[in-house]
Amino acid sequence: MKLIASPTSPFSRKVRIVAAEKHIEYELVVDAPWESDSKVSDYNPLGKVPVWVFEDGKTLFDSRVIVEYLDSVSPVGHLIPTDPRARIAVKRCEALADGIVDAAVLTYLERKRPEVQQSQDWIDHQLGKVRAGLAAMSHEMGMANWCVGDSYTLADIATGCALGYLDFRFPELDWRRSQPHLSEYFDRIVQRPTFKDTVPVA
Ligand SMILES: N[C@@H](CCC(=O)N[C@@H](CS)C(=O)NCC(=O)O)C(=O)O
Repeated sequence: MKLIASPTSPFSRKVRIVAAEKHIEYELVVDAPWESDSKVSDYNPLGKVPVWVFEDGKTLFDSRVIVEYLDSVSPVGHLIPTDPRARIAVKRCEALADGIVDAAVLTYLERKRPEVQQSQDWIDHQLGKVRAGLAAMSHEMGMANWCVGDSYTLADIATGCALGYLDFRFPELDWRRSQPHLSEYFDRIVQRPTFKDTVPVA
């Protein structure tokens, strides 16, 4: 099996962490979907990473589908609870974290366009979602040790990847100052080897 991924993509990082936590082996194929020689569209009509490729050539996308599959195929350390309420709480946290990343990625891409074509209104609109998403993330977590319940789940992986992406691409947002508990929590989860092994590099 192969994972087509970009080393800077937080969605790819989420899948890599889940696969590592579950001890699932695969071949990592690095592909940057923005490059003209990218082959990602051959595997995902939406042209986005990550993509999971099975031995028979069939594929899975997007990251939420892939991680759900990976969690279900290995009994090692369940990351998505089976209890319906806990399960949907984890998926909701993942949606919030992924939504923050979606808005952050759109902001990053807008800022990469030639300056005259950039829309400050669009950037502000997206950054508003990032800030509101962070505030909700922090509020919902309160002073708890984990995003959902009393153990490490997919919600923590998605949250950690979102916060790591903000540190990587938006250090000027300085989210840690307004979210001190989230900051302590983040410092704790990034000590996990699976987070350390997947730190984004430009
Ligand atoms: N919802 C998708 C989002 C994936 C996504 O936006 N990936 C970005 C990289 S971080 C990408 O490949 N973008 C290429 C493009 O939009 O053309 C997922 O969870 O997999």
